[in-house]
Amino acid sequence: MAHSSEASWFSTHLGTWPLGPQGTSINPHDPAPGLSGEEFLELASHSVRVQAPMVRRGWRSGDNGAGRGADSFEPISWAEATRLVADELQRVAGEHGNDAIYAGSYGWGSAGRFHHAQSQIKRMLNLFGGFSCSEHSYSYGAGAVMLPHVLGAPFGDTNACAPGWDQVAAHTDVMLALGGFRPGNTRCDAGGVFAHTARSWLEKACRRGMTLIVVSPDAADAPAWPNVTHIPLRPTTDTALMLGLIGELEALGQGQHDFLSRYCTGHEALARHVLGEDDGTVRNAAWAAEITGMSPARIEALARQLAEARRPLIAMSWSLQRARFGEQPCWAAVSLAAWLGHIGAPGGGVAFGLGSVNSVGQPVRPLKAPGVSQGINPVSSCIPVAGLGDMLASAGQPYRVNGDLRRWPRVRLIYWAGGNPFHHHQDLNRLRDLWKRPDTVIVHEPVWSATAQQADIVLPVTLPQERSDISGSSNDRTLVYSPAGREPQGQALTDHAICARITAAIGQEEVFRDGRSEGDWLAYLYAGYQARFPELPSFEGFTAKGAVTLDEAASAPVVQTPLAAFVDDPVACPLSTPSGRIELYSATIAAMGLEECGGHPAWQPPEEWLGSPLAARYPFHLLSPQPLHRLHSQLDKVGASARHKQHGREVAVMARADGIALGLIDGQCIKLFNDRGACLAGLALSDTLMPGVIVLPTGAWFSPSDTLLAPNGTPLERAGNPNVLTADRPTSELARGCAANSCLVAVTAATAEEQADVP
Ligand SMILES: Nc1nc2c(c(=O)[nH]1)N[C@H]1C(S)=C(S)[C@@H](COP(=O)(O)OP(=O)(O)OC[C@H]3O[C@@H](n4cnc5c(=O)[nH]c(N)nc54)[C@H](O)[C@@H]3O)O[C@H]1N2
Ligand SMILES: Nc1nc2c(c(=O)[nH]1)N[C@H]1C(S)=C(S)[C@@H](COP(=O)(O)OP(=O)(O)OC[C@H]3O[C@@H](n4cnc5c(=O)[nH]c(N)nc54)[C@H](O)[C@@H]3O)O[C@H]1N2
Ligand SMILES: [Mo]
Repeated sequence: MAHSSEASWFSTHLGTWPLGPQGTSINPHDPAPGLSGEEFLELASHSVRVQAPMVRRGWRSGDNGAGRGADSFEPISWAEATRLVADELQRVAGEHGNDAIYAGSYGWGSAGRFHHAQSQIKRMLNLFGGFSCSEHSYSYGAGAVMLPHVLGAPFGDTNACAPGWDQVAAHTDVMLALGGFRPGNTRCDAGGVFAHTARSWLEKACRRGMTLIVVSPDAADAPAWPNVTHIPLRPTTDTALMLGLIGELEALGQGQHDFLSRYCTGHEALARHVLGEDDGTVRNAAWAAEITGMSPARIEALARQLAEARRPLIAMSWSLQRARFGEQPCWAAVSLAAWLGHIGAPGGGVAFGLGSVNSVGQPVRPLKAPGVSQGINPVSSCIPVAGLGDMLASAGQPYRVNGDLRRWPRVRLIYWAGGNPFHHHQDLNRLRDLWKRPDTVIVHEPVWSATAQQADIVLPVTLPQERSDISGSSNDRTLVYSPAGREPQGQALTDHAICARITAAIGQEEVFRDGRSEGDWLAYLYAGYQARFPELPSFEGFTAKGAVTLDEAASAPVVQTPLAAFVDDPVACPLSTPSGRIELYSATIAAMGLEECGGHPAWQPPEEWLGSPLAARYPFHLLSPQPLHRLHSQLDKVGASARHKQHGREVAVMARADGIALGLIDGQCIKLFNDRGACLAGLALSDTLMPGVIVLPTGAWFSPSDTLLAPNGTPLERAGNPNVLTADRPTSELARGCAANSCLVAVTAATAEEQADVP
């Protein structure tokens, strides 16, 4: 840490300003502080904390899950709780095999390196013989499967697929940002954010004269600076726009065919598709305009602007691929960038996820070191993470993903720590029914989240300020020490201590702890960083300072130009694709014979978008982006999140013109519904959002009414949780990613009776 004022600030404040969720800033010099640590303090003693180990009464009397979510709980001792958990794990593993234990346990709980709930429970469960796991993320599950086919295996990691922000600031002259820069999204990062710099980098690029063109349904995704323009488009139609732009480049004679033939394979097939030689439909500005709602002239002008740019960058936010056929925009973005010919040049080509979180594109040495070892999982069964509902619905049935034929495991026990599937999964009414199928659900939680309420055994966990930890994003320069500042609430224990007690029941506690106290573990993990970064101070020096920042001067400068080595010498440095080149046509994917994903990028209409027949009944496209004032469902009940509710509910945003047409006014309580469910929300009328779209951020705690029903007969959700409306459909059989953004709804005013039912 360079400044002594910072060091003293840390030593005086860290005890009471600990790490919060993964965006909390404790750095007084942060250019754009994130969520506040103060709110975490408010949560610490809030009535939503779980005070003691709890067991559901119906589970005890053997109801096999029938009363799950509707039943009462009773407190039990830690000794009894850990015995019940260990016995049940052994029973299920013994009777049904370890693959009947599902512990994918996806989620963003805890920023710390040691108290990382998923690592702790997986380390424990491996000592019980293993479990069925999950792969990829809700964040960019479609991209993580598609991009390796197109660019090679390393490009499944979103960070590999974006130029450094310093290169954007220095070289990019036109950035086409699909999805743009939602204010607040760069507040967060896995591992925490010490300095929120993504926005300042963007500003630096624009000040230097970069033209930023944001294409998205909401002008609020574009910063209000000079040389920034916003073009609205219908949600989930970006693939059509990009194919239409390629068509216009061809018509202008501006396609970079030298680049295509030197570095790509399959561009001929894609060119034939765009020119309509395969099916008679020409993909040009006029075609794309029909689908996207943009004007043909605007698309033509955009094609010319990109063709004339010295260093254009096609940037795409993760949100685009969190939709049906979400694999396609990823492929189309690489294709458009290849047609423009600047891939591999500083600040040019394609970027995936710049602005979705703070870490993507940070020009720093990755601050990576080994975490808590999870051991070895002898069970091979692994599901695509957003396949949770299908796994429960189709136990034992075969399915296809990324060309593999797999079988959904027959799950009898679900174990979750550090995530909230009743926040993050789609079609929560369906999930609620399916969730009753397993024999047992065990959850570790600091608070009575919706998932804890849907469990059989709930084990209370500390919040970050009740334990000491090390934190830091792997794409940041700073490691932070966060000492415990208060006693654990009630009987809460750390995930580590809970798992240690459970492994004690099978005589494995010493193996689990590896002979270390929690304090020893922190020193041990820190030593892993020191081994990679010898300039770091001693552990004692680190904890005394509170934070240490890597000295970038001590290393060679970080230059992050994706694909530069390949473009320099494609023969010596081929990509790890089958052809060694950028695959704009993939024989591998084509050979899978999938209906929903062919051999080259293509636009196909999904079931739900503004152009589908269903829009006659459900005329609004629902987008459910990330919430500004919290991290997903965390901190929903406190601070700014609680203050920004209306009628105790999340606020939906709709174009002013739509509100007027429906006779709705600002601040009114509304109801959103479709064939899957309904929820209530507040209403804000917007002058930036395009008509026909309604935005309801994620994260309001799932609160089904006891008495009131949705038009489809499911319980009315009262807090404004969009996931009672979203469809539980995979992106496609290729990736089976989360497709939350493909969702149509209708909107009406709530009735007086509905309004009176406050969560
Ligand atoms: N409709 C819609 N749905 C979406 C999305 C969308 O765009 N639209 N986005 C998706 C995406 S990208 C994501 S990443 C997911 C996020 O989904 P999640 O990551 O599941 O959401 P969180 O609310 O962060 O859940 C973290 C949980 O961990 C708990 N927790 C915190 N600290 C600890 C700890 O130390 N130990 C334990 N055991 N628990 C802890 C918190 O109380 C909280 O309940 O949501 C997905 N869902
Ligand atoms: N404050 C805060 N920040 C967060 C999080 C949080 O919970 N709170 N969560 C973090 C996580 S886990 C993730 S994965 C990232 C997610 O980062 P993203 O996936 O990039 O973000 P979203 O919030 O889903 O959507 C961003 C914008 O995309 C636009 N958009 C939506 N659909 C389309 C489309 O089809 N086409 C185009 N062109 N634009 C579209 C919307 O207008 C929206 O404002 O955010 C991270 N940042
Ligand atoms: Mo995410």
